[in-house]
Amino acid sequence: MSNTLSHLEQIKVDSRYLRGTIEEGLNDPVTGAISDDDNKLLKFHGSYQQDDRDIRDERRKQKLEPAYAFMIRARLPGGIIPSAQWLALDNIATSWAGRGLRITTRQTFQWHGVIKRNLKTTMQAINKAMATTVAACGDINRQVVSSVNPLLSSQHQIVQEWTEKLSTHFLPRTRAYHEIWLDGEKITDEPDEEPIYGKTYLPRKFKIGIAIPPTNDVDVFAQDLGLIAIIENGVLQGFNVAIGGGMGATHGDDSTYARLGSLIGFVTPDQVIAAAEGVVTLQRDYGNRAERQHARLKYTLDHRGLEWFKGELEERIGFTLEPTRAYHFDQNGDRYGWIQGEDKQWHLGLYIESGRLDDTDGKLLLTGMREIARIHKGEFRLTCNQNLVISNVASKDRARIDKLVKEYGLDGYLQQSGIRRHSIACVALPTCGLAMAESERYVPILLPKLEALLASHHLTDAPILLRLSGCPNGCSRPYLGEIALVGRALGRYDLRLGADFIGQRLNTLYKENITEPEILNTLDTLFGEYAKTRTESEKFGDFLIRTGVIPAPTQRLIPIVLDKVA
Ligand code: SRM
Ligand code: SF4
Repeated sequence: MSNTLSHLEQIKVDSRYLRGTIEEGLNDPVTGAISDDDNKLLKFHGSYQQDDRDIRDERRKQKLEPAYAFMIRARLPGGIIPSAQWLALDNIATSWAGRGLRITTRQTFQWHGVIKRNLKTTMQAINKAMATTVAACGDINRQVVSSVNPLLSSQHQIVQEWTEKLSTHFLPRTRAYHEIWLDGEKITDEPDEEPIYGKTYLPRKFKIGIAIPPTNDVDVFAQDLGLIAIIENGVLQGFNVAIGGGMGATHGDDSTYARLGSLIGFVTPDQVIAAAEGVVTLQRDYGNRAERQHARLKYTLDHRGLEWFKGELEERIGFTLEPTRAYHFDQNGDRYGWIQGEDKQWHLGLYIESGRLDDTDGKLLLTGMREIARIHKGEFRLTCNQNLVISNVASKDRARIDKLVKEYGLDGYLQQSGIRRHSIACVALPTCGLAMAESERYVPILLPKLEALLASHHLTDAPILLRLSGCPNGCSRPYLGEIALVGRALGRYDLRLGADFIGQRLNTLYKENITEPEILNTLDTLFGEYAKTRTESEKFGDFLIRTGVIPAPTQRLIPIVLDKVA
């Protein structure tokens, strides 16, 4: 392993706590871009510079600079949005961005296509809407996600409170964000202190998620720090702690891989912040700062050893983790339709294709949600599967909401196939600079073909987890799909199969670099076998393992449990 710090580490050191020359870059009228170094710092402020890849070549031919624009990501811990805030965030989409509101796989919104001269105004509008974008991206703790629907029980509400506490605890302390975007007063040259992060923040992004069994809708084992809420006799006892989950990999480089979090024990609610800080600061101190492709916590753990990490953690936090408690997951998708909570309020789960709320192709999804937000007295909840819940509706208000849902075509959840209800696709082209193949834009083409195949085998209702990613970075958590397509090049994908239905087993590469006809042929045969020989309520991924289509999972494909589950 090299000891030389990566270029990005030096940028962070020199940045004066994330300032760099972002402000100067924003004020430069000659280009629609900012410098490469500032772009790296901009991520910590919740934005990425991108360019429209659909017209990249054309602009090059015309000797024009790429069509630069910025993606902005909000930080909405647990994905909760009151109606008034929804309207304000929607207004941002229609005033300064293109392509509407995009629900991400970490239950927040992204806006695409904000041009440089509108960036500051847009950031200010987001803050005025009582939201923020700080640390939504970058080498820092990101958006903390948690299971939907917190209003179902008082314990869900308590878990949401821990989600917010964790999120706040790990916010950066630098005033750079206020100075650059909100015209905050500049103090001195080196004004800040980052008690948790220091000057170089973390070696890489860091993600925390809380799941509430039996639903693993957050994919808790894909998080750097996954917490499994243990609720006994209706009371939150604490959290099982899983560390070192992560999806990102690089094609052709076996030293990079998806990994499931390892269970290292249990902490009480009073201990959870200290334990989380211990994990974060150990990763700060021991994570690889020379090679970014090996900088995530999962590599720190595999390099130093899980036992070592746990020992260091307990020494640092000053207490011993209790043995992991028993828990059980039965699904990791979303629930659709109306559900009544403990307090008798109602919650309506809606399916949103790839999380995109826009007014296109004759559909008015963005407008429809705006109309609902105008009359809805509760809040909205975004899910980690890119869907949303209209939450906290009184019985008497249900009919009005239903009417709007139907009127604006948001009622797809009523007739969707099992595979569609469990599908996720990352953004990919045209905005994502790393995309190798289509993903979100491929869904309307691929899904009907898969649905036709499933229908021909009488499997329309079979719930199957489908994940599409435009590259191996894994933003749709494809390595946890019973079926996954991971982009290699335009029109070419790796077909991966055999994850389970509950986010506890990774899938395996089945066919490499194939095109649509081969994908469909392969799946047609497997669906046929599944229809004929599956056992009662056997899930597709489990069937593939039982019948040997996919080899039995090795230790690497399932979560390691350090201590026996108590
Ligand atoms: Fe992601 C990078 C979109 C969730 C793993 N991700 C990117 C970038 C920013 C591309 C870039 O670096 O230039 C993508 C922007 C596309 C665009 O145009 O909007 C991008 N990631 C997304 C979103 C929007 C996908 C979506 O369709 O919803 C998700 C935003 C989440 C959020 O709100 O914070 C998103 N990304 C994820 C997840 C899933 C998760 O966290 O649950 C993963 C896998 C889990 C993990 O982190 O291991 C993920 N994204 C990555 C990686 C690979 C990281 C790695 O360890 O190797 C990259 C590339 C990188 O960081 O270098 C990446
Ligand atoms: Fe882009 Fe790859 Fe993430 Fe898809 S998986 S959004 S293509 S980085």
